[in-house]
Amino acid sequence: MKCISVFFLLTLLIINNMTVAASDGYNLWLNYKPVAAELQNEYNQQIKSLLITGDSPTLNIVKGELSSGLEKMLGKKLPSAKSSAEQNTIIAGKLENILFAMNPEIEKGIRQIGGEGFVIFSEPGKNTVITAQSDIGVLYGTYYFLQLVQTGKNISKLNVVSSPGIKIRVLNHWDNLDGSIERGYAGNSLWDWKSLPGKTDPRYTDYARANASIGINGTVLNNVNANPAMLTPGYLEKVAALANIFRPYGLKVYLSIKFSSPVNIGGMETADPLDPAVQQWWKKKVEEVYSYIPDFGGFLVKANSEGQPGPQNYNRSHADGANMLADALKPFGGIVMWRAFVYDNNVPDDRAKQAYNEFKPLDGTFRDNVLVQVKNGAIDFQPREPFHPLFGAMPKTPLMMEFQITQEYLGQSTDLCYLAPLFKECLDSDTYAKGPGSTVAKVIDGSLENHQITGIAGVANTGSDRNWTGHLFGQANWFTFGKLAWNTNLSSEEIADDWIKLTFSNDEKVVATIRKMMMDSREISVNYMTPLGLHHIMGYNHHFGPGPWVNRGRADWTSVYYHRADSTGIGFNRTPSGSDATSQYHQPVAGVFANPETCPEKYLLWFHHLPWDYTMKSGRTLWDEICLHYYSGVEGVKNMQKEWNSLEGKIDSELFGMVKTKLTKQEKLAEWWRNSCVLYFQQYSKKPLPDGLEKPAEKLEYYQKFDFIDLK
Ligand code: BDP
Repeated sequence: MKCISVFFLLTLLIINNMTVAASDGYNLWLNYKPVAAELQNEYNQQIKSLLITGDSPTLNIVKGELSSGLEKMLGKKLPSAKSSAEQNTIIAGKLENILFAMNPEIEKGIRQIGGEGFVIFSEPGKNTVITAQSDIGVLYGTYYFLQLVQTGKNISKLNVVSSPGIKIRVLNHWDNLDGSIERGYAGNSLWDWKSLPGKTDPRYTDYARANASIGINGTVLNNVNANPAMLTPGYLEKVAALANIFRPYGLKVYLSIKFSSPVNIGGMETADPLDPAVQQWWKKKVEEVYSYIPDFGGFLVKANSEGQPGPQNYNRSHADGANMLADALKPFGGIVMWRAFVYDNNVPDDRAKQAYNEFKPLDGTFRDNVLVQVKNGAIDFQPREPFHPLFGAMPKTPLMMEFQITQEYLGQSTDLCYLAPLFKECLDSDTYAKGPGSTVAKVIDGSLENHQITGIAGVANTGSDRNWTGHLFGQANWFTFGKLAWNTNLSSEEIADDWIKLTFSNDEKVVATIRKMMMDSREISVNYMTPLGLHHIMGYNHHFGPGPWVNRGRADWTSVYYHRADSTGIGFNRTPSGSDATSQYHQPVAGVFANPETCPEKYLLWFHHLPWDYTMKSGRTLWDEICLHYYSGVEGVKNMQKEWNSLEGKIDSELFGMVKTKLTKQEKLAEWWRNSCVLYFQQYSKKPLPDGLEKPAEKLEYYQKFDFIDLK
């Protein structure tokens, strides 16, 4: 009896432990939960054994993922196939090793894919083949296949041919060497620099695995505001240890560098890129980096931006700086990702225009291993920005997209904010650079100008928090970045559906409810923060809560610089009668933006300063419309709460609780934003709130003093 109860207790503990492990969010979208009973039968008919051909660290991962993933999902261990003639087998391996399973369809598919692409082919009652030109392609195909099973798709008649639309798909970690993360909201840095290289956290492997499972193939480990110590031997050894762990997952390591490194760590007097001794220093340094990390990816550089040093300190251009580094990296196959995020308080021009002014004249002067990395919009990762005018303006230079996955300006880890609609809005924008259809997506995937080297970066939202991203729905944004980097044509809905199924459940009601919340969420945040084209009116430096009143310090870091509210109206005039930023766009975009009648209302106050009683498309005044947007933002959060509450009992209780708590905080944040902005702008509009809207409970001064820390 005693024996039985101990056994019972142990079993309970194990089950309990498994539940905790399965529900704390750590597994991300890689939950290999048992599939529904009816599917289990179907899948078990199709899959009876495994045959992994070839041997390499990456193929070992393929083997591990397929056997453990399918065992968990199908409820039984799959044996290895005894011979290649056996049917109902999953055959995975590089093309040259699976020739025995070849057929014309697979051959046709293989011809269409590059080094990282894959083909998955199956026929009812016969084999399923996962193959590629490279091991890493087989791994990508494996994850894709496992996701099909996880999301309950039919796998008996597959003919999938898939390859990435963009070559370099990297996360940018803004991680500092002291373990903090600039704009990180999910704990500390994942990299424990103190204990590396001797001790390596198993989480490094899980990180690489997560990235590989969504097609991300590179990671910049350190902050763009770089510490020069990163390039010293002590740190390079640590970086090499990480690179060794990441390699089998196809994840290349890159580093951010400080442009003045020759001075900071090289003992030189100058970092002038045209000085031969400086050039020589970088050549030697790059050789040293490659001696530690033979497949090192290259450098990311923030230069002459927000106080960082750069070539302009020596009266040289951005191209001079980038090309010097590119020359040093070229013999090893490395690249330079040179950021276009530049603006200067001392330059008497609209901040939104400055990157274009600096970089456009340099088109055609960069080496062929330089990419210019451009943020999606011209200011700074705002809840909504029109696409950056540099897209479509530098045809001879490969431009790399920089999205921000971490929600610096979007409620950080408090807001449920699904970013696919934001990313898609930018990617689908038409630059008209070569006539209609010249979308931003085509600029960055190289197809518009036939560039061979292409890239996309996402500023990471990961950290040491158990669930990786702070807010559980932050995981969806990491997932989305990988999926879109692979294929910019995917819709926000498709990506959401997959993520929901992989994370929560395949239940239709669950999927439909969460999909709706996700699809509404970004607009909800825009509405209670910066509706109708308002921007950069967040609290000073922390960028979390409202701060439309911020008017001190560097002008282009204040809110009043951007909203320009006064007794005559609100908004930034960027038309030819104002800063003329609209002229940086091609026609007809420039004309559309410059005319308030044709400018999409979502960008109205980005481009126009308009009177408070300006008539909107709805027939209402601008003032009323602003108020209604702020109020509808708060209503939106309340709706999300209702929708989420309807899922209680239908999804994992721990995950349910995590998000419920966040939504309660988000409601407070939204109310704080709404009340602050409406009361602040009302000082200038001098108009009452539209009928039916309840007045904020407190006076403006109260909201100005509100302590945002409680909400984080
Ligand atoms: C801004 C951030 C700042 C970054 C900068 C950048 O506030 O912390 O260093 O962008 O991208 O969004 O360099």
